Amino acid sequence: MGRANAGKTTILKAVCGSREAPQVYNQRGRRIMAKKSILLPTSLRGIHNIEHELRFRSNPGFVFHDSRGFEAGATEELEKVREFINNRAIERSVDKQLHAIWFCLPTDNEARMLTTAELDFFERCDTGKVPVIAIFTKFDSFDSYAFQQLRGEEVDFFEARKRARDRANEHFDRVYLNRILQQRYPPKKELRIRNMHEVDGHDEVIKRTVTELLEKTSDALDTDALKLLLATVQNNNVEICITNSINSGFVTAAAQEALESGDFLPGKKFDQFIWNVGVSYPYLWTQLLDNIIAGIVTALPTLNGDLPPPLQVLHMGASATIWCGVLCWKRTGSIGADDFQRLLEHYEDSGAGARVRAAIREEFDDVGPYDTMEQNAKLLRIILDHKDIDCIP
Ligand SMILES: Nc1nc2c(ncn2[C@@H]2O[C@H](COP(=O)(O)OP(=O)(O)O)[C@@H](O)[C@H]2O)c(=O)[nH]1
Ligand SMILES: [Mg+2]
Repeated sequence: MGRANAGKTTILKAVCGSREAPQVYNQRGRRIMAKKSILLPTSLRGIHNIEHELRFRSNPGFVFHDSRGFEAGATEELEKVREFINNRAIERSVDKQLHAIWFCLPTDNEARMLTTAELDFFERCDTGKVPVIAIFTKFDSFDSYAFQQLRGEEVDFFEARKRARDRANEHFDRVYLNRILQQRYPPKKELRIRNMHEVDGHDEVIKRTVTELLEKTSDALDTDALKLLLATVQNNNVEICITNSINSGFVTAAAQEALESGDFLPGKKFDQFIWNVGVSYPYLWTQLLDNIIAGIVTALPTLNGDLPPPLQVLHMGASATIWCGVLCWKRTGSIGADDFQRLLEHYEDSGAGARVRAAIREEFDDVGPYDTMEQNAKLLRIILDHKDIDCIP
């Protein structure tokens, strides 16, 4: 929740690794279609109904509710949020329960920092077991304000750049965070996020921010069961990614092409192919693709053994999918070329690679056709059967 323009949608998209808008469902689970969507610019801004469920196709395990912002004096909205929180906190069924509240508080306009309604929330809203995580958004603006100040004090440009962030953080702690922490129901965790809106060139930043947000949320969750639930949701999402990726048919289509040309993904086609595997895993987007594609890709085809070209393609598609799954499940922050290299070695040394090759050989013949739904299903089954390789080097 948070005011209009606080950066809510930007965060949700980052968490779900999605560049598309979420799908919206009403209380009864009926999809609200785009034409009538509350998300369209034509509709009044800020009329979000907190009861509506937002889901992203890339991450269907997470369900979000977007509150209307509390503008100054918007007690009515605060009451609505309070009612929603109270009802959902005591909800018995786990998929209707509210598990955490992300409260976005924009910091880009110091004159409008922490409205009365926002402070009021921390004073008056007892959320019980549901933790509130305060997310101070657009902190990059707050940093640049500190930078300007430092410059005003005649600090050298580079020095000012270096010190801006610390200065901003200190100033924020002293003036604003304190004020929040003095309220009756302060947030359980807080984090400051920056540059979430810049998609290009900020992948690392976004990735780190999402990790921090999810870690803090997990820490703030009340019970181990809930922490586990969060982890499970993330795991299920990986399986959904795998399924979507394979069912999209690009692997079997490439196998068909290899059958017709007699050639295994020549030149750039192979890079593109590996890229296509990777893009199905939002978690990996930010860290893996450039690293891997730049460095290691050329070594991969050597793993294909003596398979004929179309089966090489299927094998490479299956293996790369399994690696992506392992890397997603492992989720240890940043993944570099080294991790990937080790993963590959382990994949071969543990015999997993040989088993996948054998399965491909057994399930697929040399004559095709490969680009059919049945073949997709077969490939998917091989992947899911072999995805739990003990492959965490
Ligand atoms: N400077 C800056 N701008 C941001 C950041 N996150 C979001 N924005 C911008 O703030 C505006 C509102 O973001 P949006 O996510 O739509 O806010 P919502 O109304 O709360 O859903 C958009 O123009 C974003 O590009 C950030 O971290 N820094
Ligand atoms: Mg929004």
